Amino acid sequence: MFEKLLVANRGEIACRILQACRELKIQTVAVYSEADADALHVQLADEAVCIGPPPNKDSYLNVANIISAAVITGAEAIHPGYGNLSESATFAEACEKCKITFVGPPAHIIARMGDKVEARRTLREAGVPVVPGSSDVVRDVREAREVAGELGYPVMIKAALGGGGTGIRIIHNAEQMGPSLDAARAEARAAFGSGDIYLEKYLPEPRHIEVQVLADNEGNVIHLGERDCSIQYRHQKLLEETPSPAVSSSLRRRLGEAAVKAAQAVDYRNAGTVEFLLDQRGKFYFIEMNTRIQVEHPVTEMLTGVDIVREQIRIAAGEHLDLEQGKIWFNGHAIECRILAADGDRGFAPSPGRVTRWEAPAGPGIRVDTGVGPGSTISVYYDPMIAKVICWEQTRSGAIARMEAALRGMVVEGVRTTIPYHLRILGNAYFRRGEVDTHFLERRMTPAEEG
Ligand code: MV4
Repeated sequence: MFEKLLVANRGEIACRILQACRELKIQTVAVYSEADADALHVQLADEAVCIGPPPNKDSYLNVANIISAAVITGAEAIHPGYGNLSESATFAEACEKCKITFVGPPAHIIARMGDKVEARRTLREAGVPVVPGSSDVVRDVREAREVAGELGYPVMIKAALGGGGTGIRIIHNAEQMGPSLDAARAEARAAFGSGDIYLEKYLPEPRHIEVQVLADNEGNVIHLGERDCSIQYRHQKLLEETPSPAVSSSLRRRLGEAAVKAAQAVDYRNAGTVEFLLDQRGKFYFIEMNTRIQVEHPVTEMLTGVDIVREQIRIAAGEHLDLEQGKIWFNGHAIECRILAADGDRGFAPSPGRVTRWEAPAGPGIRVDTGVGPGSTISVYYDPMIAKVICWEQTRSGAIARMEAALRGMVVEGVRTTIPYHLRILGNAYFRRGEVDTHFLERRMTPAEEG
């Protein structure tokens, strides 16, 4: 096992990783920007190194400074968390070159899954269902119209190096294709450095279902079930749960098998998430694979009892999985609310500032992951998340009730929070029946639907 590990992140995920290290008796190094000198993650680590000015690009995305911090402190491994450098093949490669273990898959796998066109092709050939679409990058409008004609409108344009929601567009007819293609290309080039785009058949009102996988260096792969992440506001996830109300045990088995097959097809290593869209008829299709720990990993941990971050570190250290698929149990129901310092009534506009009072909920089946303490500042420079509140109970309705009580008892003063908005979701009749899809917030959270 490693003796010393550097955490190349901030906020709640840095604190979460530091906690896992403490349990594994690994010494820790935090890195921080000039805005984070007093941050919780700095206090929790054994050592801390300042890596630059507040803007992300100057600090938490500064590869040279982070690698230098690891070399100077003698850290053998770097955990990148999520966001920041977590899916940068360049960073993973820089670690490899400097003989520092990157806690994640090898650089070439990050690059391979980062190219959505290649990921789609590889997984389709491996027999994983992928959304019908172009088999390669689309060269020009003529080709785009030809492919769209075969698929049938509406279709979606996506960036080959994209991911999440950036740069996706719905095209309803051949006339729209020309201008949309040019705009999508320009946007993709600006955001990802490549104007390459591909097409997919547009699936109306799908659910976003993702499957957690773990793979060791000997080719053992298991899955830890699904998460339903359909409740998003402009591609910002607000609430996630497991099990999905739309997934039966037989569908869970098939989703899990598809996710394991996807991981095996690319010789995957470490923790990963295979994202699917589930249509209204119960058919699922691969869309992309995330090669990092995800924000919403705690709901899976609550159901399975597996510490995913610990497994990431163990696998990176060359230890093999001592978990077997047949011994993974999915017990009860877990929901996560991402509480943001933002105004749910004003398009989730960030509400930065100093948190003057903060009392986290606690009790049986309640977990709070946070990087914020009393006196912390929610900075304009970073993600405005205050805390993730995760509630577990035997049943879905029990987990909802527990979450409602937890959020009502949570005290945050000094900034606006999304707690009132989250309570509205939890009280929504459609949500309570498990009737959610990716259009839930815009369709079901209007005054008329809420009654
Ligand atoms: C889609 C889709 C419908 N059809 N692809 C948005 C984020 C990215 N990860 C994939 N996204 C979508 N891809 C096809 N072929 C609908 C979405 C989508 C969505 C997906 C998951 C969660 C919320 C969403 C909100 C709008 C659109």
